[in-house]
Amino acid sequence: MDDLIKKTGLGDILEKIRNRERINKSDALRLYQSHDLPAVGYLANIVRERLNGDKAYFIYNQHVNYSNKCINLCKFCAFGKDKSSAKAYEMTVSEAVQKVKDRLNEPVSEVHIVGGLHPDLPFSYYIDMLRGIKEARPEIHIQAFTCVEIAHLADISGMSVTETLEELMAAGMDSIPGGGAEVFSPRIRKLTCEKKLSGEGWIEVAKTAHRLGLRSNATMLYGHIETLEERVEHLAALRAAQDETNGFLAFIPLAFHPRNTEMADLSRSSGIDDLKNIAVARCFLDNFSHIKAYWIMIGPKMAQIALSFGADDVDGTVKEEIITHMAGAETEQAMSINELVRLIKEAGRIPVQRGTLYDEIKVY
Ligand code: V47
Repeated sequence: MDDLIKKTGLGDILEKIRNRERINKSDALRLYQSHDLPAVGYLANIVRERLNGDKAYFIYNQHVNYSNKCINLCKFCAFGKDKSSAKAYEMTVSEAVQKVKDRLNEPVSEVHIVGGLHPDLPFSYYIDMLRGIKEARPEIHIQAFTCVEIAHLADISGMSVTETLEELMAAGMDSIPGGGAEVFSPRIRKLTCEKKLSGEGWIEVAKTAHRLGLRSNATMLYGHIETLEERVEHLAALRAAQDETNGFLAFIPLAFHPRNTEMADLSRSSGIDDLKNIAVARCFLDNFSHIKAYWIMIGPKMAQIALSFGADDVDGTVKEEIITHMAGAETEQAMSINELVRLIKEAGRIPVQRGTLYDEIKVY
């Protein structure tokens, strides 16, 4: 196979990967530009198997989207709504806590909490929600609030980002999900989410969290108006941040879903692009242990194939996903453990049910 790869013009990248040498930005761009998808996948699979062997992780998790009211209203988002919209909602603290209580009979190990940038809720709402959830289910891992929400919470509380994070941690926040990163490029942010925290700001919040001992994820929203160069710059910024703090757990490429957004004229990402984003990330982000194929966004079938293109994680059971479904996702809102295990086994991998920090709960 190595000889075949050399014929695709990617031989020098193969050599670097075999020698555990870092690939550079122009290598990553060449991988994106290559039409030899199996070759790109083969390279990614070398890194994937070096880091994670045949293991493929999933988690028994639950999502709680406490409110969609948002002051940013990004053009790619179908979830966020102005507070005056008939479609705007917000849960009371006890309603959000009830979502967790409703599943006490299930082995949920993580609750993933995100919402819009709410115009009015006080800082105490977020603290009470975290405390309430921890009281209802003390052993649950709370992965809550994107870096963008955390910067917003610092604004409304009048505290520094460090102090805000410390208060949230004291109330029960255990780690930070990877949303809100979008594409760091100022051009893309200006065109799609002008009001949002800048790319530098997002990375600064993540690094601050890491320095406090919190782990976080990182994402990239691809398949809209970004260029391949902008994707590579995004990955480069994440790799540089990870070199500094080593606090990122996983990278998750997020496939843009256009329906009900202001960018509804665009079409959905192709299968080739879904796999390339996984594979290029796996080759380039050599300091990230995990690359997640989020089945909610690319579908279970593509997530299964992604396990041979660099991904070692398919996210989890999820339950009640709203953000992607409002933007037209046709996937189910939940998958059972049996379905996830079958999907992974048929890909020739070993299913591992994990905790948020990749502690192994059960090997199937
Ligand atoms: O921040 C918004 C993105 C994110 C759309 O950390 C959209 O493990 C596609 O970050 N089409 C939220 N994407 C989801 C997210 C996430 C999901 C699963 C796991 C983890 C993790 C993180 O979804 C938002 C935004 O970047 N998004 N609108 C859309 N129309």
